Amino acid sequence: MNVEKQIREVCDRFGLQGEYRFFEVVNSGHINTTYRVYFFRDGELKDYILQRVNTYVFRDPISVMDNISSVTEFIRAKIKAKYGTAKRNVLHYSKTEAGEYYTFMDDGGFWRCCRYINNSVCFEKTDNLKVIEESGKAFGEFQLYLSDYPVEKLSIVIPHFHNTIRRYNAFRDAIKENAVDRAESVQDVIAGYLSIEEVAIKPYQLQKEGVLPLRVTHNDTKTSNILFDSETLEHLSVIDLDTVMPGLVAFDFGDAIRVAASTGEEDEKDLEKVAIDLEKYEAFTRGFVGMLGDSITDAERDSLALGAIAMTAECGVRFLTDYLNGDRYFKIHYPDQNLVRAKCHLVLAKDMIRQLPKMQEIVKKYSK
Ligand code: GN1
Ligand code: MG
Repeated sequence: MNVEKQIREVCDRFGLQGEYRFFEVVNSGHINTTYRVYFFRDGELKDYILQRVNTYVFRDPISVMDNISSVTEFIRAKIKAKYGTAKRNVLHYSKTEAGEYYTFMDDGGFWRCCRYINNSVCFEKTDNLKVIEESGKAFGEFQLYLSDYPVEKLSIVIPHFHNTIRRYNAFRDAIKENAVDRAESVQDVIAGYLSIEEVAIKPYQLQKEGVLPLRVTHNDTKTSNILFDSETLEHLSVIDLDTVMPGLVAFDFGDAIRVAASTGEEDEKDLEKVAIDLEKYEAFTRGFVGMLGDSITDAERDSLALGAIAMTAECGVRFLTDYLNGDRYFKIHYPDQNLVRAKCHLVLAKDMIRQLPKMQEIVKKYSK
């Protein structure tokens, strides 16, 4: 079916009011397919975000939507109690006539729809330290809101998502299987990742040993998963709640640092440009640690910088695994993109290992 026709049918299922005008493709995110759809109503354009969920990655998309609707309702109630309105500070998903937050189309596609938050902007990356600090606040606040959420209500939508040990094992399997005959040509990158395995798996081990507690975490804390007010640049709402599951504070901190405090793009080709920017790191830390205050334990605070190494290495290992498997998981926009991403993450993780003492110092500075 033609895309526009399908989009309009999805809009009908969600009962969107007004006159359909047009749609845009939103090219952010490596997993789902996203559109922004415009309707004309009450003399103005109203917009919605429509997504076709990737059911290869999310095998049980109904549970994903159950998690999301329940978590957003929980946060909405808190914000409403505090500020009277929660319109721009938490996502609002639409229901179909059947009262469901999703619809299956005839081709098996699984779709959802949420309101676009007015006057908001989203950045893939930014050099603005104020925005980076706001990003830290956004993810810190998200955890605070969910600190008393009943964890047992959450479905584990992707088992072992941030189990770094398993991610490394899947990597070893991919090297062995060598499905598309790429292993030989990337021996040095493979060796590089294996050489940092011990430090990369540390936070996960600390959780297994009971040193670090599990909390409700976001698990995909890149900069592009936050909306900011387009005028004040203050954080409004965290988005992309697909992977909200029990996790470590260090993972949310670390995955955010991987993107927000790197000097290069996620797929930076010029490896000379790739390093951890300590100024940006400090800005994010100020926001995040400041927001969480003493709601986290000393051991959790001590694990944050290590979490940045773990998440950078883990994400890089996942990119390289996908490259070895023939690019089946992450969307790519040019042939070697997963390899480029992996190379860049290796350089970044190694730089973080060198800078670890300074990174730990900075966390301490904001822990008082
Ligand atoms: C994916 O969906 P998106 O693009 O926000 C991935 C994350 C990775 C990220 C790397 C479900 O996130 O785990 O860190 O790409 N999401 C899933 O950019 O695997
Ligand atoms: Mg995502």
